[in-house]
Amino acid sequence: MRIGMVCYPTFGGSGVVATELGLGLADKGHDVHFITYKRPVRLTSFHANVYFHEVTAMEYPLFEFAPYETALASKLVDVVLFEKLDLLHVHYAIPHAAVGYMARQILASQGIYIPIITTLHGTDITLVGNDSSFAPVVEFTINQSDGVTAVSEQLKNETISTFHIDREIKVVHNFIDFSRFRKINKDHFRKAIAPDGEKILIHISNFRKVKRVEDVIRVFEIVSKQIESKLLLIGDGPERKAMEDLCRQIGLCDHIRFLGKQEAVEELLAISDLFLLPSENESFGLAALEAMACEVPVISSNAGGLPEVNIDGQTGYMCAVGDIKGMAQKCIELLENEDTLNQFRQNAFLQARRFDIDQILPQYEEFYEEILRKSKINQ
Ligand code: GMT
Repeated sequence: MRIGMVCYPTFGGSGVVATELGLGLADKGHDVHFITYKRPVRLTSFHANVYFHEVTAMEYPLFEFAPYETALASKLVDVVLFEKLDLLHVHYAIPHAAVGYMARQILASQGIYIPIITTLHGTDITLVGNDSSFAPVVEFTINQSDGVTAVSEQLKNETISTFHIDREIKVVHNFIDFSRFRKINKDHFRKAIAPDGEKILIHISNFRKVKRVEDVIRVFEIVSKQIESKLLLIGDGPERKAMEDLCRQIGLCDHIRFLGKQEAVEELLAISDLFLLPSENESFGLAALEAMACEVPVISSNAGGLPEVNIDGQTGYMCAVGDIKGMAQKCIELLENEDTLNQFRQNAFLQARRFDIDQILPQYEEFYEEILRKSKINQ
């Protein structure tokens, strides 16, 4: 198949899923064309069958905001025509489902039908998409997509309860590539970060409010009073400055390290004992899955789709959103008991195997084929 992959190219989970999916499909012999404004962060080197089309929106003094959507729709039309694409898979409904719809209409006027598959990732429904400034377009373009997928059962249900949806939504979970995410020996990193054998807790996110990074720090504040430990904070975003201030205020700067955006997160997960994810909402929690693949148990909130990933009492623990004391208590329980921690490490790895890319990627391929078949019948 010749597939156009539209996504945000940044560190966010939706861009990561789109990129890993594209690379996996390319490995299986499909031609994959990434179409976005910057090279996706996980598209770091040359891959056979992978192409990248950069979208640039022309600057003009009249525009306070360069009209990216118009430039993207024009680029989609161009790439579909020139590369003879079979379908467009757009990740994150805003604005990609609407742009895909626009491109499809333009191409239809030239007698070409390009099916649009929209994957819903989370905040495009829960936090942003349901805002009245976007909702009518999000609802309309989800319904207009030829196929729709959601990354968890919970996100599917939330989409149905938030909007009037007349399309089937197929759940295809996030996935993990074990050739990259696995426990590797990085003892020299461990020694550098925790020279006296301290335990290492880790959090990775885009530091938006929804991630509740303050809870991560507050949990660590309690844990570090009982257990010699260090906290690694990976990522960057709007909350980072406030979080750095908080660490200074509570006097834990020597034990908390902000490492910013990191490419090789698996190397940091490899030296970690617990992963913290206390999010207000999380449609799936790809970061938790990446931790589990590296044998790191997860202490998380029970928000959104997290219960589909983290099994309470087996692969980690889940507490109510904001239950800082509860999360800290669970961390201490696990860190104090080496046997249980090791058992949880093993359980986390086994649970992550359920989301192996080799299991999930064929679900996308079958869905593409189904949508292509249906759209041919309807033409
Ligand atoms: O977590 C974010 O804020 C980034 C966001 C995105 O769209 O890039 O992540 C969402 O998509 C990921 C991949 O499908 C999911 O694993 C995350 O749970 C989801 N984030 C939220 O729902 C907050």
